[in-house]
Amino acid sequence: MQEQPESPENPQTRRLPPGQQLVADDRWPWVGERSAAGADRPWTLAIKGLVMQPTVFSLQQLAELPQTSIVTDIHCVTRWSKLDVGFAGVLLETVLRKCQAQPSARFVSFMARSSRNHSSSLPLQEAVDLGTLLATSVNGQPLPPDHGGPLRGVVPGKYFYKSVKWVERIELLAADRPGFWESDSGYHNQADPWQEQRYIASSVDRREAARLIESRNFSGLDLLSIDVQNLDLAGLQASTATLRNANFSGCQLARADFRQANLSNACFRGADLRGTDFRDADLEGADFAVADLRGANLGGCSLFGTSFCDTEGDKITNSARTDQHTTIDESAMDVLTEPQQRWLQAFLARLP
Ligand SMILES: Nc1nc2c(c(=O)[nH]1)N[C@H]1C(S)=C(S)[C@@H](COP(=O)(O)O)O[C@H]1N2
Ligand SMILES: [Mo]
Repeated sequence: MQEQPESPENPQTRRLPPGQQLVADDRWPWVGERSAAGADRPWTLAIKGLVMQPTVFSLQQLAELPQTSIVTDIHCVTRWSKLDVGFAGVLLETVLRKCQAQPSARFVSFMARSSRNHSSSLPLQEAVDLGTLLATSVNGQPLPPDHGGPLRGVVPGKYFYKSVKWVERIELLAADRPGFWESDSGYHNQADPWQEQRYIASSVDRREAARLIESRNFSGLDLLSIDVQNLDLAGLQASTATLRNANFSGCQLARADFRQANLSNACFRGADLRGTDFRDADLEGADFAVADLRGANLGGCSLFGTSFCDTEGDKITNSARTDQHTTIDESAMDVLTEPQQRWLQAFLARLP
């Protein structure tokens, strides 16, 4: 009998949007807020704004509405994904059938019971069409409080920041009211993972960028999505800067200071990072493939979804270069994806 040629592609990776990596099956990272506020008060869900019948539901009343189970994929903007997660609860559509949207309602805002009044919004029709769920359980268990229990939004087909944890208010609006990450941190308001709608474009114009590059001082500045690829920025001062989604690929950044900077989703591919200080920086989703990390210090960094190499099937390629003076916390083992963990294991094994 003829053998079937083995597919080079893992069927799971085919379901991954561009730039995403799978977390280990038993992992579910926490992102953003970790707990609700006022958890001692009984939980209620208020539907308000442009509805015919503003309503406050208790959890019991929600449980008495028709329940829906879905299986969906989680794609976090910081590049980790988790496939086939089973959520159950009440469809947004079911709740809205009770409360009846007014014709002028065009957007829906989900608001959390949390200390910073976290929220996110979507066009109303899109939220309904995507099958947005108000979830109370995950994989057959009550939703854990640190993942948004007792009640969270789950918006299939969008980056997970559209899925608000601890939802306690849903407001229908005539005009959009962009949420916390979207208005505060430059997250893209459309959030389609297949189109990599992660961040809005840089707010820094070219002249301002040129001046900053000349000064080599980014300390404390918000330079979301700045693109400085292939420049010589050796010794750059950038401690506490906000550099989400910045493009430093191919840069000379030896001995740069990125302490406590926010570098989530920053690209350092092929950059010279010898002796660079990243201590306590946020490196979630950052890419260090082909970078030279000899003597670099990544101690205390947040490393959810960080990459140090590329993978083709099971093969590790384009690894970052390290030496015995490179510092990466062993605890990162828990938060990296499986191929990246293999890379880290190999790195740790080489240490004296
Ligand atoms: N209330 C609240 N909801 C939130 C956030 C948050 O900070 N606060 N972060 C969002 C982001 S960016 C992501 S990726 C997911 C993370 O959910 P998890 O912590 O259960 O993985 O929640 C989303 N919903
Ligand atoms: Mo996220």
